[in-house]
Amino acid sequence: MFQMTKLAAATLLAAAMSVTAASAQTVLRSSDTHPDGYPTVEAVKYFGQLIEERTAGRYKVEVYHSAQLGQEADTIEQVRSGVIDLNRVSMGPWNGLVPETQVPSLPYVFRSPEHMRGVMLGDIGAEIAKGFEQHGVVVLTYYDGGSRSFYTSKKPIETPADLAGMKLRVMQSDIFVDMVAALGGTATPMPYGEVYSAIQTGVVDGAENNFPSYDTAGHFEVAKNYSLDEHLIVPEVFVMSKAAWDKLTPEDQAIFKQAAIDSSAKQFELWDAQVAASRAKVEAAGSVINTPDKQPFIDAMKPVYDKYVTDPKLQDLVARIQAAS
Ligand code: GTR
Repeated sequence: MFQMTKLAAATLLAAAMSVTAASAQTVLRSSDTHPDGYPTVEAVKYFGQLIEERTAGRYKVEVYHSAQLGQEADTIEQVRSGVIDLNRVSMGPWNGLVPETQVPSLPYVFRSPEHMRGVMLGDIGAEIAKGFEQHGVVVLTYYDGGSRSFYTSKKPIETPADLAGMKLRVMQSDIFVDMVAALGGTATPMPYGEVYSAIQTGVVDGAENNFPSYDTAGHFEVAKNYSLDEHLIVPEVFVMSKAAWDKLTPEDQAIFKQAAIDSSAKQFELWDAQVAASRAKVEAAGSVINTPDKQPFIDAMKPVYDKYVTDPKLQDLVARIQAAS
C-alpha cells in the first residue's frame, strides 16, 4: 500500500511538472476502486479522451484505478474537499450525506438495470443530482452497477430463512444494514477492499454484489454459492469536485456534461459485455448459481421502506420511479 502511495505521488508530481511545461493543460485526477479494464474505469477514461479532444487538449484525465487513492469513503471526502477532481463511486456510500440517494439505493426499487438507466439519466436522476451540490460535488453522470445478489461461502441462500445466523458484508450505509436485518441476517458494513479476506477468514459468511465485482475482486474464489435474488440495483455515480467545476467556463461545463453522458452510453455497452463474461468465468471456475423465488425477499423489505421513506419528498420520488416505464 505504501509502495502504491509513493508511486501515485511520483505520478502526480510528473503530471504537475507536465502542466508547467505545457502550461495550457490541466490534468484532472479521478479515483475508482475497480481494476484497470473494469467498465467504470474504462468509461471514465473514455470521458477523458472526449474532453481532451473537445477542448483541444486543454483538459486531460488521469484515472487512479484499483483504489490507489483509497477506499470509497475516503475518496468521497477527497473529492468533496477538492483534493481530487473526479470520482466514480457507488451511490450507497452517499446515503448518509445526501438523503435523495437513499431512494435509488432501496432494495427492489428498480425493476431491472434498464429501468434504472432510464430513470437515472432522466429528470429523476437530475433531481437526485441536485442534492449533491451543497456537499461540494457536481454529478456528471450515472453508470450501471447491475443488480446485486448475495453470495456465501458455506450454505447457499434460497429463502430469507437461510440468512438466519449469517453475517454478511454490505456497503457502508444503514439502509443495507437494515435490509439484511429485515431478511433475518446480520450485516457487517466494511470497505470493499477488505471483503475478500473477511470472507476467507470467516469474519463474514458472505457478501453481495454484481457479477463483475464478484469476479474481479476474486470473491468467487472464497464464496462459491451465488444466489440470484437481485435485491439491489444501485447506480454508480461519477462526480466532479465543485471547486474544479466552478473553475470551468460555461462552454467547458457543457463539454464536460456532454462527454459524461456519452461515457454512460459507452459504459452501458461495456457493462453488458462484462456481466456476461464475468458470469461465464465464475461458473467455469465452479461457482454455483441458484435462482431463488424473489417474492419472499421483496415482501420482507416493507420495514426498510417504512423506516427510510417517510419524508414526502422521498415518497414522491419512490412513487415516480415505480411509475416510470
Ligand atoms: C461495486 C461498486 C463499487 C463498490 C462496491 C462495494 O459494485 O461498483 O463502487 O461500491 O460494489 O460493494 O463496495
